Amino acid sequence: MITQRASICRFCSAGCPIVVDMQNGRPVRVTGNKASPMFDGFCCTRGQALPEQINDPQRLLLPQKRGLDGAYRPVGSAQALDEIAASIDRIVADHGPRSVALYLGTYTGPYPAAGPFAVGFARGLGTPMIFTSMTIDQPGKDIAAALLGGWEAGPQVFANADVWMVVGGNPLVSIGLTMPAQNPGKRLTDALARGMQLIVIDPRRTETARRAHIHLQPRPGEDPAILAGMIRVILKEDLHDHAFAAENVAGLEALWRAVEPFDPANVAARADIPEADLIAAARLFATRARGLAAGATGANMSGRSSLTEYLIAVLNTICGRYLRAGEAVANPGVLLSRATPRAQARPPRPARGLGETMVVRGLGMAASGMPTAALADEILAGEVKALFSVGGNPATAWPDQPRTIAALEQLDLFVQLDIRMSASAKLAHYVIPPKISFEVPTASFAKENIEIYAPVFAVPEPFGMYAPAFMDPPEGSDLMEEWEVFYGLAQRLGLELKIHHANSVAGLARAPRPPAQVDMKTKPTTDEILELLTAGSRITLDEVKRHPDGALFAETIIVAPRDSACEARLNVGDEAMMSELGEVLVEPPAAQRAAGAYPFQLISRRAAHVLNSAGRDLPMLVRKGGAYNPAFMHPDDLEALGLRAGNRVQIRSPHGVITGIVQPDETLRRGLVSMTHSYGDLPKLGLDVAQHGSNTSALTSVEDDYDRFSGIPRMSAVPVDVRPQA
Ligand SMILES: Nc1nc2c(c(=O)[nH]1)N[C@H]1C(S)=C(S)[C@@H](COP(=O)(O)OP(=O)(O)OC[C@H]3O[C@@H](n4cnc5c(=O)[nH]c(N)nc54)[C@H](O)[C@@H]3O)O[C@H]1N2
Ligand SMILES: Nc1nc2c(c(=O)[nH]1)N[C@H]1C(S)=C(S)[C@@H](COP(=O)(O)OP(=O)(O)OC[C@H]3O[C@@H](n4cnc5c(=O)[nH]c(N)nc54)[C@H](O)[C@@H]3O)O[C@H]1N2
Ligand code: SF4
Ligand SMILES: [Mo]
Repeated sequence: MITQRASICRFCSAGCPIVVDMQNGRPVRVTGNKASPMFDGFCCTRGQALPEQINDPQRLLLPQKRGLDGAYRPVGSAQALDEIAASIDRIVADHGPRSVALYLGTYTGPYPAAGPFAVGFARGLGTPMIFTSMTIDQPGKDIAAALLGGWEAGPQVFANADVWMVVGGNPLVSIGLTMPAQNPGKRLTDALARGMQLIVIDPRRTETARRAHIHLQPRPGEDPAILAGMIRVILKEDLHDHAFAAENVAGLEALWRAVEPFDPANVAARADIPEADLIAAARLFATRARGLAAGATGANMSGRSSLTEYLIAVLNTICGRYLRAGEAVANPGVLLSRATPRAQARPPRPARGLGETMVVRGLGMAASGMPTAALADEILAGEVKALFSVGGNPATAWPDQPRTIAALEQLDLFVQLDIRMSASAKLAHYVIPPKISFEVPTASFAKENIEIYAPVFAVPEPFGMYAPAFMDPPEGSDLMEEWEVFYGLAQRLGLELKIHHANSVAGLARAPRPPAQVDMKTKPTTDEILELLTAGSRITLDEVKRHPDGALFAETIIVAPRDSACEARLNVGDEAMMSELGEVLVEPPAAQRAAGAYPFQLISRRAAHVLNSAGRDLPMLVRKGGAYNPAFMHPDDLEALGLRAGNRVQIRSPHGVITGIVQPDETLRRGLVSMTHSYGDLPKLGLDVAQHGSNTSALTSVEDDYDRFSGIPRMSAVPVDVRPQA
C-alpha cells in the first residue's frame, strides 16, 4: 500500500514542498506538493530522484575508518567519535586550536542544524578557521555589501519589478539566486506577461537569456567594463535617481571620474557586443520604475569578483532600487525574527583585514569570511593539521585540484561527513555518514536564512513549513545527523556549544536574537534543536507545524522613515574599487591576455540534473543528463578543429590539462568551452571520462587572478587550448 506524506525536498537548498509516496517504509516516488502555496507544485528532476538518493545501494550506512593499508572498514559511530576527539585533543595540545579547520559545503544548506553546530564546535574549540563554499562561489556579494553599505529595508523585489537584470547566472537551471527560487520558470513567465523587461549578460544564450529583451552576449571576463560602461551611460544621460542619491548616496563624483573613461564604444569593442545594445540596456534598466540587477557565479568566477558585485550594487544604488518609507516589505520573515525595516543605509565597513591572517597572498578574514581558496596552502605550510568537511567535496570543488589533493593528503586528521565515498571521502581518515531527507525533521528557515548572504536569495512571500521525520534509516545502519557529530565531539572534549544566529549584512534589518546555549548534559532531539534555531521567530515553530503543507503567514510591515540621527550613506565611490576600475582600464581584454597559446576561454555552467558533485551517478539523473560533463563548444569551432560530437580532446590551460568529450552547443559564442564543475573524482584513479567526467578545477590555479579580498581565483574565463586527443 502506498501512503503519501508532505515534506520538504533536501536535494538542494531551494526547499520545494513535495509529496512523498511511501511503500513498506521506503520512499518510492516524489512529486511537487500542489497543496503548498508559493511553489505551484514545482519539483525538478533532482527532487524526483530523492528516493534513488535515499535508497542508493552505494549510500554509506556505517562510519568508515581508513586502515594503514589504505582500505576503509566500518567502525561504530561512538568509537569513531572517541577516536576523533582523542586525535583533536592531541593536535590542539601540540599545535593549538588554530590547527583545526572546518569547511562547510553545499549540503549544509538543506540541513539547518549542521552549520550552527559545526561553527559552535569550532568556536568552542577556539579556532577561527571556519571556511565555507561561499568564498569559492559568490564572495563578491559580501565584499560589496561591506564597501558600499547595506539598505535596512532591503532591495526592490521581483514580484512587482518592471525590469530585471541577471549578470552571469542562469536561474531557470540553477533554480534561483538571481530570481526567486520558487518555481522560477513560472515566475518569469508571469513577470514577462505583465510587462517586465529582462536583461541578461552571459556569453551563452542560456535558457534564461533566450527569454531576455536584451541579451548582451559578451566575451567572458569583461563584466567590470560592461557594468562601468552602463553606469557611465546612466550618469552621463542623467538617468539616475537624483532624489535618492541626494539623501542617501556618497561618492558620486569619484564614481563619475572612474567610469568616465569607459565610453560605450570602447567597452563594446572590448567585450565584443553591439554598442547600441549596451546603451539600450543601460537606458532600459535606469528608466523603468522598479527592479534589480543581480549577479551570480559567472560574475564572481571570471576575475574581479568583488569589483563586479560592487558595480552591480552601484548600479542598483544610483537607480535607487530600494524599498522606501511607507512601502510594505514582501516577506517580514516567518521562522526568522521580525523585520524592522527603515529607509536608511547601513554604513560601509572594512571588507578585509578583519583579524585572522593566512600564510599566503596577504589573505585573511574578510567580510566574505575566511578564504577557502587559501586553505590548501595553509595545510601545505603545516599550519592546519585537521579538517572537518561537512557536506562539501573539497577534492573536486576547490580550485586548483592538484594543490587541494596534495593538501588533503598531508592532513593528520581529515574527517569527511558524506553520504557516499565521494572523491574527498576517498582521502579522509574517517567518513561519517549522516541520516538524510525524511529520516530527519526540517523547517523552511533553512531557505529563509540564505537571505542573510544576499537579499536576492530571499524567500519572496512569507512561507513557513515544518516537515517531520517519517521514516527510519535503513536497518543495520549506524548514522548520525551532522549536528550530532559535533555535539558528540563537544561532549567528549568538554566544550560548551552555543548557537549563534547570523545577522543580515545585506538584507532586511531584523530584531536581534541572543545566542542560544545547547544543553550538554541531556542530548536534545532534532526537534528541540529546531526550536532553538527558530527561537524568537516572528511565527512560532508550533504555529507553523499546524499547517502540514506549509502556509503563508502574512503581516503588513511598513518601512519606517530614516531615523533622524542616521547619517549613513551608501558609498558608490569606494577608493579601492575605483582604483581597481583604473586597473581594468589599462589591462588588455581577458580574451587577449593569453590568446597566442590559449585561443579559447573555459567558462562555468550548471547542469540541470545534478547539484555540483551530487547526483552524478543516480540512474534517473544519468538518464536525464548523461554520466559525464561534456565540453560544450560552438559547432563552427568544432568543425574548424576537425572535431565531431563525442570526440575526446585535451583541454590545456596554463595550470593543467584534462581530457574532455566535446559536444556541440549553438548557444555559445565562438571561442568558448563551457563545462560544469566537480566531475571526475580523483585523477589518480584514472577513471574513464565517459563514465565519470573530468574536473575543470585541475585547469585553475589559486594564484591566478585571485581576488584580493576573498581570494577566489579565476574559475571561469580561463584561457585554454583544445586539441584532438592523439
Ligand atoms: N541544477 C543545478 N542547480 C544548481 C547547482 C547545480 O549544480 N545544478 N548548483 C547550485 C550552486 S552551488 C550555485 S552557487 C548556483 C549558481 O547559480 P548560477 O550562478 O545561476 O549558475 P549557472 O547556471 O552556472 O550560471 C552561471 C552563468 O554564468 C555564465 N558565465 C560564465 N562566465 C561568465 C562571465 O565571465 N561573465 C558573465 N556575465 N557570465 C558568465 C555562464 O555561461 C552561466 O550561464 O546554482 C545552484 N543550483
Ligand atoms: N571550476 C569550478 N569550481 C567550482 C565551481 C564552478 O562553477 N567551477 N562552483 C563552486 C561553487 S558555486 C560551489 S558552491 C562549490 C561546491 O563545493 P562543495 O559544497 O564543496 O561541493 P559539492 O560537490 O556540492 O559537495 C557536496 C558533498 O556533500 C555530499 N552529500 C550529499 N548529501 C549529503 C548530506 O545529506 N549530508 C552530508 N553531510 N553530505 C552530503 C555529497 O556526496 C558531496 O560529496 O564548488 C565550487 N567550485
Ligand atoms: S529545486 Fe532543489 S529543492 Fe526544488 S525539487 Fe529541485 S532539487 Fe528539490
Ligand atoms: Mo555554489
